[in-house]
Amino acid sequence: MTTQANHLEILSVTAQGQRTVWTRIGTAFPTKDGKGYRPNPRCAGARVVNSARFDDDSCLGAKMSLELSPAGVLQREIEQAKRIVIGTHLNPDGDALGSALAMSHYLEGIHKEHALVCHHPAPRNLEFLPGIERVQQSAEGEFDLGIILDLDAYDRLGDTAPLFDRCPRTIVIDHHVPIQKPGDVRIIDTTAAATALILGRLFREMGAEFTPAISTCLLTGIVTDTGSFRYRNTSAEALSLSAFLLEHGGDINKVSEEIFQRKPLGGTRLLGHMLDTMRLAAENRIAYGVLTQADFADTGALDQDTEGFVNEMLFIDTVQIAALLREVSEGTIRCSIRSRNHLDVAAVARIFGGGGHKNAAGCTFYTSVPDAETQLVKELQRCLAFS
Ligand SMILES: [Mn+2]
Repeated sequence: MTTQANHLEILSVTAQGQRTVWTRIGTAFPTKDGKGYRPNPRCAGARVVNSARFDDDSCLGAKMSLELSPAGVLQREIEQAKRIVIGTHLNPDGDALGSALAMSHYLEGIHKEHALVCHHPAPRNLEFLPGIERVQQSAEGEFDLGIILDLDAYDRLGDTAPLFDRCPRTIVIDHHVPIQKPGDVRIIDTTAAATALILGRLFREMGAEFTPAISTCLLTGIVTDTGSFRYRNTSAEALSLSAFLLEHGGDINKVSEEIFQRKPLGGTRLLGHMLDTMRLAAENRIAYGVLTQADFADTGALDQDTEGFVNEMLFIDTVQIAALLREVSEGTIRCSIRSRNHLDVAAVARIFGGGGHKNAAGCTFYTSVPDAETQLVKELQRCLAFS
């Protein structure tokens, strides 16, 4: 039968083997001229491509083909889920936790049961984030949707990976150049300055309420990943969304103070040591630092205190590529690489099993400090010579 209602059910089509499965994803109402239909605003981003009456008792309403924007897909997935787990990468930074917590506040606002997990606890400089106590290293029970933010490689979920493995559906929202392509739904924009920027864009399209907590969390992601709007990824959208977030109660003074103006003494001493012992290559166009376990012990600094150190070397006027090697435990050396302009250090990081962005990448060496240094510098020199 054909429904007499003045609205249409919006159904999405998926193929499961031989069967076509229709899923109700929203409602469409007639346009003013009566010639077509427009999706319910709650069905964010949905666009009616064509529609036809559908005479089948099993499916009241009408059959319509729809194109959903990423915001529409995200909203639909969230609506259909009962229990959601939010995740992000290990060694979380301001964009990782800012985005994850913004999502948590959003889900709380729509009364959706959820948990937020991360392999590592929050670093000290992010403890100010509203809701930071929600970040757990594991979560009980099962979830039917995983939302993973700021993640380019599945193994960067660390010990939280099994939770997401068990989710029937996962969504990844990210701005890295993908290494692997995890997730059933992938909302990726490699041109976005931060994952928080993509999320802010999605929330606006979804008509989400921007509370001061959500605004501060998203601002933290943007401020962190643009280096307080100084890096080359700073875009008009990053600035205009930040202005919007300020208008909605985002506390940019707090964000700047906590992230950039509150360094522990040990970390500052370690920075001094790194600059003192910095090595140069390729006529001062490559600068790199090496921090051993002894250096951390002597200064009392933690690995998390080295955030931003590598940039201090890149900011030297002759330097085109900077790298920092940190011995986090014997035989494990973490490496951050930064570059200027066209020099693609993500390609260098990939040689060693890592990745990242063209101008900001990282990898881990499982060898001795001198060996890691030799391998790295050889590839950095090649990068400089052949790019
Ligand atoms: Mn990021």
